[in-house]
Amino acid sequence: MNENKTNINWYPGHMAKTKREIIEKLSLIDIVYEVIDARIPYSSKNKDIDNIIKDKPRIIIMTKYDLCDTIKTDFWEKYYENLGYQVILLDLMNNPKLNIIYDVTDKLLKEINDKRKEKGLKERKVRALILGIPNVGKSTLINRLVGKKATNVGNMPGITKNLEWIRINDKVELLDTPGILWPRIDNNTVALNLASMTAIKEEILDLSKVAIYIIEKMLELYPDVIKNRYNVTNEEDIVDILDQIGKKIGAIRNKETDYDRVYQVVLKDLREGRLGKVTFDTEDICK
Ligand SMILES: Nc1nc2c(ncn2[C@@H]2O[C@H](COP(=O)(O)OP(=O)(O)OP(=O)(O)O)[C@@H](O)[C@H]2O)c(=O)[nH]1
Ligand SMILES: [Mg+2]
Repeated sequence: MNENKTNINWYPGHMAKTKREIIEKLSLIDIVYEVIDARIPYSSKNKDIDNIIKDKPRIIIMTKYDLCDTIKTDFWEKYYENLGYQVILLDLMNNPKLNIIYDVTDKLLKEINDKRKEKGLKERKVRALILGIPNVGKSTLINRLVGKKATNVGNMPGITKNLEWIRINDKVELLDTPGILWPRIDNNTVALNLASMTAIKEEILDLSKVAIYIIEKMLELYPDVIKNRYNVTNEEDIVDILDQIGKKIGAIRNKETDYDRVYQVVLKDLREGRLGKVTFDTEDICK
C-alpha cells in the first residue's frame, strides 16, 4: 500500500444535496460563473462540473489574484483559454475589476438575446449561477457585484449553507451556492492542495500531513521564503526542519518542539499570506 495515499472520500450529504438543488434550478440559469482559486487553478476546479451544468455558457473566474504567483497564473490562464473557456482574473480584496464580467456575459449571451429580439421578445434579465468549491470567494464576488454585504463570507469552508438568489439590479440576478467538491478526490496532490488553501478542513487529511506538505512544497517552489522566515539552514530531514521552525517561532514545550503548534503556525502563515504570493498547482499536475 502507498503510505502517502490520502484516501479522500469526503463528500458530505450537504454537498450532494446542493448538487441536486443546483440541477433543479438549472433551467432558470443563463450563464455560470465558475469560481476557482488562482493559487490552485487546477485543484480548485470542480471535476464534476460538466455533469452538473452540461453545456450552459460559462465564465471561469479566478479569484485571489493578489495572493498568487502570477507567472504560474499566466500558464493556467492560457491552459483554460486553450480549452475554450473565457477566463477572468480578479483580486476581490483590493481591485475588483467587475465590468469585465458584464462585458464577457453580454458577449456570451448576445446570440441568445439576438434571437429573442428577432422573435420580438424583450431582452431577458440575466440569471447567473455562481458555482465552485468551498472558500474560493463566491460570496465575496457577489458582495462586490452588489456593492454591499448581501451574503456572509469567511476564510473557512462551508460558510454559505443554502442556495440564495441575490438581485444586482433590473438586469442581473445571481444565485449564490454553497461550495461543493466532487465525490472522490483520488489525486493526492489535489487533495493536499485543497487542504492547504482551506477548501477542505485540514483535519480531514490530518493536520501534520497538510503542514508537512506545505513546508515541502514551499521548499521545492519558493525555498527562500521558508528559509528566511523560519531560519531554516539545514533542510536535509523534515524533523530537523520542524525543530528549526519550532525554535524560531518559540513552539517549545518541556524543552521539546511542540509539533502541533508548528503545524498550526505554518498553516496560518500560508493562509494569511505571510508566505508570500504562491501557486501550488504546477504544470505537471494535469498530466
Ligand atoms: N486576498 C483575497 N482574499 C479573498 C479574495 N476573494 C475572497 N477572499 C477571501 O476568501 C475567503 C472565502 O470567501 P467566501 O466568499 O466566503 O468564499 P465562498 O466561495 O463563498 O465559500 P463557501 O461559502 O464556504 O463555499 C474570505 O476570507 C474572503 O475574504 C481575493 O480575491 N483575495
Ligand atoms: Mg459562500
